[in-house]
Amino acid sequence: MRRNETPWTVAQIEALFALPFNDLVFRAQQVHREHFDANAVQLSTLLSIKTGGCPEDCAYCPQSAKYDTGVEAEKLMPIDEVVAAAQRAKDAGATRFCMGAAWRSPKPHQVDAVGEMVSRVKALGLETCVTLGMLRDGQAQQLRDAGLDYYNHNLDTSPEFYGQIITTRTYQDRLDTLARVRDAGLKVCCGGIVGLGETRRERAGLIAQLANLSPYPESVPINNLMKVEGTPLENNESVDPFDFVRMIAVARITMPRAMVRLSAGREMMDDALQSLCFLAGANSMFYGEKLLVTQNPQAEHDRALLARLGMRTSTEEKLGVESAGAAGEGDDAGACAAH
Ligand code: SAM
Ligand code: DTB
Ligand code: SF4
Repeated sequence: MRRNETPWTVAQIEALFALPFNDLVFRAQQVHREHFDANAVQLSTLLSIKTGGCPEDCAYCPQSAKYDTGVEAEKLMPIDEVVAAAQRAKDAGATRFCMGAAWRSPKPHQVDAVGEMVSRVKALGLETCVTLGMLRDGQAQQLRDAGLDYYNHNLDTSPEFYGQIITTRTYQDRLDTLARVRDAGLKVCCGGIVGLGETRRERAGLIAQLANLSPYPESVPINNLMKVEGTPLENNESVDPFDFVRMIAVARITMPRAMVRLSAGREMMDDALQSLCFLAGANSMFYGEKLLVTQNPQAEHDRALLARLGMRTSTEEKLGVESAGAAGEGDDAGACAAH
């Protein structure tokens, strides 16, 4: 696999953010069309397989045991319920099923149990993704052997701002888990959140970290903070909608072959704003009424929106000009040359 050859500097990424909105979106759309069918979107459905009671202190998260958000700690969901939910997601049109657990890091028996879920979900003909927190040596391989396609582990924000959001695990811990996932031959799903109180430079810092992973992630979820009562960020200022679109556009330009996912926060976005996100290069979204514990738009509404936009749904393999598994390879030089 070819590595990213020209790293992005934070200053170069800040310069993208500073472009006039129309110039930035136009450029993102050009990059998008070089690598993807611009009228297709991939749908992933989330399921919280282990909810609440998490020992971490992520300031945005309704599942942290440190905050009183009304989310009760539950046990790992029985496997048959998980498989039934995956079947419903497939029937509704999702192509990937993402299972999330509110753990700091899974114990060996928990990886065994999730591995069984992954095998059963994979057998339904869905792509599989899990997000279980930090992984130790060998756990990523075990999940891959069970049939896992993607591991989601977000960097969330820039290294400089990170300490104001999470104190119970370090940025390096996250990078270490991402390296284990990559080394095991899994595809990497890694992105972040806007609306944490970060500056534009800190947004650029997050994008630089993601784009300079070598290779960069195959999937890049861009979340807009879901403000949940009881979390320290419940009263944060909302992000200017155009700044959210800018974040999508900059992710698209810097990671041309990645699936850029319009993630948490669609519930607060109207149809016009979401269509701007597609124009800026988003080609994936979370689909289904629930994210992990918070709300997402109705599936029926999403299907109607895609129909109004003349957009098709597709798997990642069909969507890309080449497989997105080639992220970081080949003609990224075209984008790099335009730094
Ligand atoms: N516990 C695991 C971990 O943190 O690695 C997996 C689940 S965790 C909920 C996955 C991601 O969801 C977080 O990294 C964060 O980016 C996103 N997330 C959590 N709460 C959010 C919120 N209130 N708004 C937007 N995104 C959120
Ligand atoms: C990601 O980047 N966003 C998803 C998924 N990966 C696991 C989670 C969003 C969570 C939003 C708040 C909640 O419902 O808990
Ligand atoms: Fe726990 Fe993940 Fe929520 Fe952080 S984001 S508190 S690790 S569930």
